[in-house]
Formats: sequence, C-alpha cells, structure tokens
Amino acid sequence: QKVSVIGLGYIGLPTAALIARGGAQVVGVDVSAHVVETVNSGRVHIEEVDLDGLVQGVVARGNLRASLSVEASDVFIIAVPTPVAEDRAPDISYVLQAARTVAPVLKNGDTVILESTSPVGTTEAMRDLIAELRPDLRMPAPGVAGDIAIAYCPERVLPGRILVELIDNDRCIGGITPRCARKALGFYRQFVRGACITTTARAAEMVKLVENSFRDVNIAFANELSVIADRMDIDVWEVIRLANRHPRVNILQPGPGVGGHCIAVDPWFIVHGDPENARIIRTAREVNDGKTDYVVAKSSDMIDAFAGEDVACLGLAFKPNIDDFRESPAVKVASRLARRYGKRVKLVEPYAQDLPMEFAGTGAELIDLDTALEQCGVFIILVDHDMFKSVPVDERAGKAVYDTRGIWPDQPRRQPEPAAQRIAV
Ligand code: SAJ
Repeated sequence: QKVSVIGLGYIGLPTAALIARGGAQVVGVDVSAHVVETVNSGRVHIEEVDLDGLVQGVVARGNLRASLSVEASDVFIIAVPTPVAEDRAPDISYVLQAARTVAPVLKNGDTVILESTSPVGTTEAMRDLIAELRPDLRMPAPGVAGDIAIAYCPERVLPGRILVELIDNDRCIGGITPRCARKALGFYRQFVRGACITTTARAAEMVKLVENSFRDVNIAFANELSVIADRMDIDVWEVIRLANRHPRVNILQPGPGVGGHCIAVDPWFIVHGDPENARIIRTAREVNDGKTDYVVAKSSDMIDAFAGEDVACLGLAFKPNIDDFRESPAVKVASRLARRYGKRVKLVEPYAQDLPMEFAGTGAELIDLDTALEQCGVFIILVDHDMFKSVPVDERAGKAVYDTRGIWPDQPRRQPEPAAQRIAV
C-alpha cells in the first residue's frame, strides 16, 4: 500500500510517520523545500514528544520519504492549514490547492481523506473540484457509489501527546457516501486503536468544529466568572473548586485568554456558517478575547501602584509545559505591558531561548525564575508551568502578585503604600 500525506505539519508529519511505522510506503508532500530536506535527512522541523526518533527510524528504513511533488498512491491524506481571514471567514484555499495537485495522479480505486479542520461543505467542494478536473474518474455522490472514496476524518490530538492520541483516540469518519466512509475506516483501522465511527462528511466536519467550540464556550464561562468574582472580591478558584464538587458541574479554569491554533479559531467557522444563530459561540469568542484586555488593564493598575519596582511576567507559552508561543494570550499580555513599561518588564519562560518577535524594541528582557524572585516586586502569572507552581510561599513573600492561573492560592495580598509615603521615601 502506498500512502501520500499532503502537508507535513503538526498533524501530517506524525500521521505520515505512524503509517510508515506500520509498514506502508509513505510519501510526505510539502510545499517547503526546507521541510522536505529536513525530513529526508531523518530530522524534524517541529517539536513533539518522541517524533524525532520515530521519523529518524522510518526514514532510515525507507518507509517514509518527503517530496515537493505528489505521486500516484492508493491513499491520499490532506492535512494542510485552514486559517481564518481578517473578516473571520474560513480560508479553504490550501485544501482546494491540495485537491488540485492530487487530481492529476488519481485513479479509480483510490481514497482521498481530508483531515484539516474545515467549514461544513468543504469535503463536498473538494469532491466537486476533483470531478471537474478529472471527468474520466467515477466520483462518488449521494446515491452514486463511484470508484473513488472521498472522506473527512478530523484529527483530535493534543499537542504534546500527538503520537499517543493518534493511536488511542476514537475517530469519526465521514464519507461522501457510506461506502466512502467504510473504505476510509478500513484504512484508519490499520493504526488506530480507538473506536472508528462512520457518518456523513458534513456531520464529521461539524463534529470537529463543535468539539473545539464546546471547549471555548466552557473556558469563556470560567473567564466570565473570574471577572465577576474579581468585582465581588471573591476568590474565583475557590468558587470553582467548590462548585465542581457538585456531581454534575465541571467548570474549566480561567486564564488570560484562549490561545493555540484551534480553539480560538474553529468557533468562527460555525459563526461564519450561521451568524444569526451562533450567538453563544460568538459571545464566547468575544469573552475569551476580552479577558486578555482585562488582564492587561488589571496588570497595568498593579504595575502603576508599585511604581519603581520591576515586573516579572511568568510564562509566554499558550499553555503549560510546552514551548509553543504562537497565538499565545501570555505573549499578547506581556508584549503589551512591555511596550508600555519597557525595561521594567522582565519575562520568565523556561521553554524559550529567545524572546518572540512581539518584544522587539521594547527593552524587555528574558530572565530566569531565581533572578526574578530576587529582583522583581511585581509578578504577573500568565502560564501555569509546573516550574512556577513549585515556588514555595516563603520565596515569594512580600511580592505583589496578579495570578491569572490560580497557581499560588496561598499568596498573601500586598497593598501598595499610600501615595504620600511613597513620595516621602
Ligand atoms: N485553557 C484555559 N482553561 C482551561 C483549559 C484551557 O484557559 O481550563 C486555554 C489554554 O491555556 C490554551 C487554550 O485554552 O491557551 C487551548 O488549550 P487546550 O489544551 O484546551 O487545547 P489545544 O488547543 O492544545 O488542543 C485542542 C484540543 N481540543 C479539545 O480539547 C476539544 C485537541 O483535542 C484538538 O485536537 C486541538 O485543539 C485541535 O487541533 O483542534
């Protein structure tokens, strides 16, 4: 069996490597010559637990190779980006471009599976495009079996656990026809241990969007609570902990906003599909983005109240214990503070070698946690890295702390000195 994986990103490369480990001949196709060269030399261009060793092994054994061009295969998996445009409209141009490159090498009997998160109807649009480009092929349609199988099967893996979750998670496989879905299911069964459940392509597209929107809405609930509790001078972490003792309540954790490449993006695909009715989903997005502005404003108040003291922003990653800073609310908050307060702002991020470009020209610098504890009087906690959680209370006594992640619940409150006294000093 020969499999082509189009797009060697966070999903495509691990998927290609896993299928190759199962013994198939896999070609990974990417538009970047750098990515192709890196993979062909047995190395990886993305950070993911255990991926480097796996890729090295399958490339050395000759089961995986990368290429700039698509070749005839039995199965094609498309895993390319689907960003949102400025106006929040989903951009499926990379998916359509991938379909255009696959079309010339397709033959009856092949299977084409889309894995990219996509607005409802994208798999059908892909089928229509291929049908237009290759009128000689027997394409599937409702009530027409066809000889090409076209399916949608979203990925659901969590960065940091991708290789484990690619095997263990249940998969939902949507076909243009039930026969397409069964054909794709036969393919996934080869390397997935979780349950594989078939449905229509449209339902499967919606399932993916709904999963991430569900999480976004639930985080928005926690973020809204955190602002209300602040105003009422109640500890939101304690409220959530106690409410979650109810057998049917499970509130998520507030933070400085929602980051990453999926949860803050995918809900817009639903909103764009039905703007009139997607009210909670849109509001949740606004609440989560608004929380970032709220954190900037509240941090600024604290920094102003302790004028003259250096400020440590703890964490830049988009979530704990990873080195991914893209679309990170922590970067958004810290860089806005750095632009406003310049050299007073210090960044602590054990997972970063250098500061992200958002900090260019601000004068802010990266320091380690020990230095921050010695030098800084104000702490803004933005990421719940394990390393930050482990600082004992006596090492942070006397610090003014704004803890957006609730990791230092025992921190004593520090009041700013009255303005008159500060001037006297
Ligand atoms: N976050 C909170 N509070 C919480 C949980 C998360 O503020 O209680 C924040 C995180 O700090 C982070 C953001 O949400 O900024 C997203 O983190 P995450 O761990 O919830 O999710 P991702 O983006 O790493 O991965 C998600 C997963 N989707 C779901 O859990 C429904 C993953 O399974 C998907 O495969 C992935 O999106 C994707 O690629 O779509």
